[in-house]
Amino acid sequence: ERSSSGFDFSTYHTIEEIYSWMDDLVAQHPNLVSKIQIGESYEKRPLYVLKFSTGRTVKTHRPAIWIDTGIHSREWITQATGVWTANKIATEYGKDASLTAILTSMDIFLEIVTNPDGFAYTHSQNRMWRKTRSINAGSSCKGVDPNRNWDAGFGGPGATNNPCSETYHGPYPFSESETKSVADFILGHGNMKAAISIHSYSQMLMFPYGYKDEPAPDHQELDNLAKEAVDALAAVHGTQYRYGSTIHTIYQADGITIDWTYDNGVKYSYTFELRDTGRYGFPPPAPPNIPTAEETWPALMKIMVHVHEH
Ligand code: ING
Ligand code: ZN
Repeated sequence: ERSSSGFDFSTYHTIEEIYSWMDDLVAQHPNLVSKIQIGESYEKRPLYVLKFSTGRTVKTHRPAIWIDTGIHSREWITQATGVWTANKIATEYGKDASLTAILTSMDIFLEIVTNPDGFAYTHSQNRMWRKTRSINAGSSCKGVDPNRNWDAGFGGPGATNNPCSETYHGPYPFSESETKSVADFILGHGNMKAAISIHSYSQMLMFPYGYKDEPAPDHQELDNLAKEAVDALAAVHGTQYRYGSTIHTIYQADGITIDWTYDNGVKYSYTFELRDTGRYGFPPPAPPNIPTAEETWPALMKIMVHVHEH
């Protein structure tokens, strides 16, 4: 399935293809979409964020929604979903009444390739690479788990201090440019209302906390909204998701993105784990990219509409 620009949404792409497609999207929708660079990766690749905004003022930051995909590089279905979603936002604006209403007063930020070094490495060397590609002092093992590197419960038992582990938390919180740049961007923005971090696989929708066995102050509201979102998701292709707090739905995880965003004032902090449940795992061979993105969209919309109304 190809868009007018010739980009195939049903298959996987390299970082060069995705970055070049982002420029095409900006060129096609100059009044809605722009590209911001929020930093650079360890290997000096640019960290790009797409901004969807109808606001002209630069003086104040509109309330906004943050979405990231691909912080774990091997979770290719997430970057593919990010691309599809960016295109969906750009093409549905002005057609879909709910989305149009959201974009009348709020901005959406979307980082598609959140771990570019790891992503390039999954294409060139090792399809299963998850972490960043930074050098670890005193070890021949490279990389830090960018979903254990945030300053929320950092270093707890739901992470490891072994640089060779897939869940190595890094030497200190935000040691990785890929996480630090996002945290600085969110704090600098100062008006982020939602943060949605997209992973695969497991078919789950989770919210804080992962680092402690305590209900978040907004637990009930987050839980109710999660149920609405997974119901909307299931209505598309019948895909079943579990939902709940991270620690109760999957396992204790320390130093994760959405616990940090939540503890830093972003009330609607969610993590998706997209398809599948493990039959094919990270690289479904006949990539169900479009069905996965299609079903995720109404779930994202449920969250965004709720954020807009609250
Ligand atoms: N699994 C996640 C991991 O980082 C997760 C589970 C996701 C925990 C989001 C906390 C928050 O261990 C994958 N597949 O990345
Ligand atoms: Zn992940």
